[in-house]
Amino acid sequence: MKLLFSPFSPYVRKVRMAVIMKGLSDRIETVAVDTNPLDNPELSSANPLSKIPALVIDGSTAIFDSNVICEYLDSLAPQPALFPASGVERIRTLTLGSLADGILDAALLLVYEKRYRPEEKWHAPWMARQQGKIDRALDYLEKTPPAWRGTPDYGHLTLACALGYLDLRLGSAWRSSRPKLVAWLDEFAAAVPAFEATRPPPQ
Ligand SMILES: N[C@@H](CCC(=O)N[C@@H](CS)C(=O)NCC(=O)O)C(=O)O
Repeated sequence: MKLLFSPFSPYVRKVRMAVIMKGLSDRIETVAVDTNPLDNPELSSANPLSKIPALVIDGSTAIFDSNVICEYLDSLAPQPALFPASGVERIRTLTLGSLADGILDAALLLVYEKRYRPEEKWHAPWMARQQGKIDRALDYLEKTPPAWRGTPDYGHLTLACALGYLDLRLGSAWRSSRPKLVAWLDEFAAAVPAFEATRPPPQ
């Protein structure tokens, strides 16, 4: 299998962590792709949305988005289970994953506003709208950071990637008023060595 990736993408980081946690590293080749051009044919032939991650699972089949890839990887090896099989536990995991993906989506829009639009077109109300989503989601999580039983699952893994991305691209401001979430991330990093192993390189 081939994983189309960048070491800086938080969605890719979810997948790379799942690969390590599931012991699948020797079955997956990583191929770095550049998402900056208007079109990158190598990427868009796998994913017409031209987004990473995309996992090519045989010569002609690619799967995406990151949540689908993680669920596929989870099906390839039994332990640790990243997605509860059914019931309220599964829904809780998926909902936490959606919340953390929502933080990521908003953070990425902030990054892209500055990366792809000229400064005179940066739109402050739009950016405040995205920042508000991030802030509300973090405040909600700070009230009761999501505990795990046994080992962290897909929801926890996604939240860790979202917080790691805030540190990488938006700075450490999120930490100052959220001590419980900061402690949660430290605890997660200690429990899951794959988090450190997939830390984005210095730029
Ligand atoms: N919902 C997607 C989001 C993937 C995504 O937006 N990836 C970014 C890199 S961090 C990307 O490829 N951006 C290129 C673009 O949007 O054109 C997932 O979970 O995989």
